[in-house]
Amino acid sequence: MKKILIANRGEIALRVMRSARKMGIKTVAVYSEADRNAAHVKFADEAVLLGPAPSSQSYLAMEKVIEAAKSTGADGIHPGYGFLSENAAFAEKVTKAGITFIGPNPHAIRVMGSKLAAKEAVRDYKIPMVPGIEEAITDVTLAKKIAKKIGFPILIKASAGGGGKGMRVVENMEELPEQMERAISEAVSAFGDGSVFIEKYVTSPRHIEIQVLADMHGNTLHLFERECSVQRRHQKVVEEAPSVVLTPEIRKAMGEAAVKVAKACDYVGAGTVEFLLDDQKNFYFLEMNTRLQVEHPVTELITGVDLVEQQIKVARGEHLSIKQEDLTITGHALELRIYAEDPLNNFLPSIGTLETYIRPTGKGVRLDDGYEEGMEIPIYYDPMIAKLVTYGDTRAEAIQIMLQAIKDYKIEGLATTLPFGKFVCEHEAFISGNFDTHFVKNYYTPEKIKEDKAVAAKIAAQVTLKYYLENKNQLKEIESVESNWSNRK
Ligand code: MV4
Repeated sequence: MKKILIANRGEIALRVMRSARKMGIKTVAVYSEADRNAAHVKFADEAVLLGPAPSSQSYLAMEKVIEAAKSTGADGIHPGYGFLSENAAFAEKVTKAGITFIGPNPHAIRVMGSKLAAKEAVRDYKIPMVPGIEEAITDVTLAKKIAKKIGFPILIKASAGGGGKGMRVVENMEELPEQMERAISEAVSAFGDGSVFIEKYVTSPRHIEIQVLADMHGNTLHLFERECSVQRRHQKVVEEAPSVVLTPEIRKAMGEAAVKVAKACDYVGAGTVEFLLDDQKNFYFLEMNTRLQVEHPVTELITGVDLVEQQIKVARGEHLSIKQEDLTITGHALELRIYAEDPLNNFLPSIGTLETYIRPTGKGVRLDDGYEEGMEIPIYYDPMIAKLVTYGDTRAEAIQIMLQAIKDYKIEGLATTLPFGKFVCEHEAFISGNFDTHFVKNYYTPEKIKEDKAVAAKIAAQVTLKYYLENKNQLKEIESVESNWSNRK
């Protein structure tokens, strides 16, 4: 592979290009009309305009992306995350065009894209799963029978769903018929597939996922876990590795289960196996994401493995040079996603320009971003500006470095989730490690951030007043000069 086209934008496009360049591989960026001046376009060796701003006419336009690869002579396509990254048809088209798709085969993407197909694929591998059914259900009478057997609360899930879409919690028998009807119609309108199934609802789980890596020669390994429980409405905000709750035994068992899931679908490349962990520390397989994930840097920091480099190597057909026994966890990493969203206003998108944009630096700070000062955050795409990642010998150190980095990170012109990150890193439940997927719902109110703001405003006022009192006489002179000057008009 001599030249890779990156079918993505923003921080992940830059992230992939950095590893490609390190490996001596040329890079091709693609971009939309909204991204003419984007950082990923400037960084790449070559760039091809795809079309108008809407994703459907640019980053999701399969034929245009493949044409861009052909016209530039790119022999590999890296899809990043989102956009076309988990589109089996795209992976197929890329391969048919004689270009290497840097990701798993279409079969694995397809199987794991359907929760029911995924359950079926792993059936013979003794993977722990939440009590429930493994077929689509439409009959309410049958659903009631199953619910009775499993016990309430239950969760109705859409097979084609993902990221929490198409899920309904049902507390009792009376609610069941209506909720089931809703779940089915929601699934039809959102995914064009009304297949739903039922699981026991795990009420306060932690969301823990395992990074896997596989080559074409049957070697599959895991790179430990990421804890992703701090999320709001299924959007992760803070992730970390390792998780504070896993014992070496559970870690090993989850890792081995994840490897089996990957083998069950002949996985090749970097992938992530998602689990729920209940309050008794039982873990259950949920789904597999067949892409490089947003939060992959925390795994890179604790293992020292460049995951993009590994993706490229296995896509070239190389054998994995890493052995499971050689992998160890060193230190602790945290990631905060910086979104252009206002934590004081229900996390609504905050549109605007990066009037001031000063990056934090220093030991243990990694910033994966895709913008520069003066740039506007386009409204057409995901509002994530950057990922602030910190690394320390211990979790406490990683948290301290994160707090300092948040302080040093100066973003003006729009609201971001930076103050929310500070809130999390200062919260007792987060510091102690005693939290689950309900962290934000249970603890977050904008009041704490407002208080911080008020304190900062008060300090600023005091500093200004002190300065004024100390320099009163000089300031008077300036004033009089200025007023004289203006009087001359
Ligand atoms: C669950 C669950 C509880 N019980 N399944 C949400 C996203 C999708 N990947 C699966 N999800 C869940 N499945 C059972 N049987 C709770 C969630 C869930 C969740 C999972 C991970 C991270 C955050 C979450 C927030 C709410 C619900």
